[in-house]
Amino acid sequence: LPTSSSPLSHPPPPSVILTQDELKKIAAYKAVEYVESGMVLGLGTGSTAKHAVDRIGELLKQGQLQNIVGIPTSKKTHEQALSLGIPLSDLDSHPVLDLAIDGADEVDPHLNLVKGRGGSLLREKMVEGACKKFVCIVDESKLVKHVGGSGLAMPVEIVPFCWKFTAKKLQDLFEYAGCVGKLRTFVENGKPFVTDNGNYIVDLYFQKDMGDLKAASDAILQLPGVVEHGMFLDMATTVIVAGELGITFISV
Ligand code: ABF
Repeated sequence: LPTSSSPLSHPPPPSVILTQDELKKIAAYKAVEYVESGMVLGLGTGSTAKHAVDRIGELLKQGQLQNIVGIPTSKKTHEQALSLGIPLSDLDSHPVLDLAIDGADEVDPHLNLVKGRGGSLLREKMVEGACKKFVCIVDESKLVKHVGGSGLAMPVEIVPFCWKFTAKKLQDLFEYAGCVGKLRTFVENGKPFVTDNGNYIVDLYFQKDMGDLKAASDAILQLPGVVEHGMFLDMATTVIVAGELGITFISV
């Protein structure tokens, strides 16, 4: 038992418990250390990526970064970057980007991501698929054993035309996985959520490990009416995880 002379007799002060948003900010600021002047950057969407975009704007304002071009992954990020004075462009003008920094909803042990619960998955996948390096930034709550393991949605962007038909096809496809498919709606008025691209989102809830994710991805994308899904497979080059015990870098 601790005695008065034992170091345990004076327990260390309670560690500072960081909030989830503070962890997100830590991961975001660490990712921005990869940014160099002259880069063409993919600017992510969501509360974690927001910190990264804010930091880039701050460094530009301080003159610590110059000649940055940002390619936003959503209308919301476009507005945020504009307000920060970040010069913006698009994939038509910059088909190859140097670096993208973006958040995720889930990260599995193989760096497969679930993204798009914010509804921006299509533009995120297009931008991040065009980057030489994609740094994903998360707090530790996003780590899962397998895709769908959080019990939360894996979003699929579909065209509005006969969306019930497409949603049923998706659900039938993954019935073996106990999958449930729900159209994402605006709670207050029950109208469907509409993406930046004018499409709808069906949220799939996997009740088990899908196993071969590439096969699952191909099966989803083969369904007429499906535009894109929120599984980002083999896309992240580095995941920066901010946790109570520090920052972890996971690279492929
Ligand atoms: C975005 O970040 C989306 O793909 C994803 O849904 C979101 C994660 O949200 P947050 O960073 O707010 O936790 O990239």
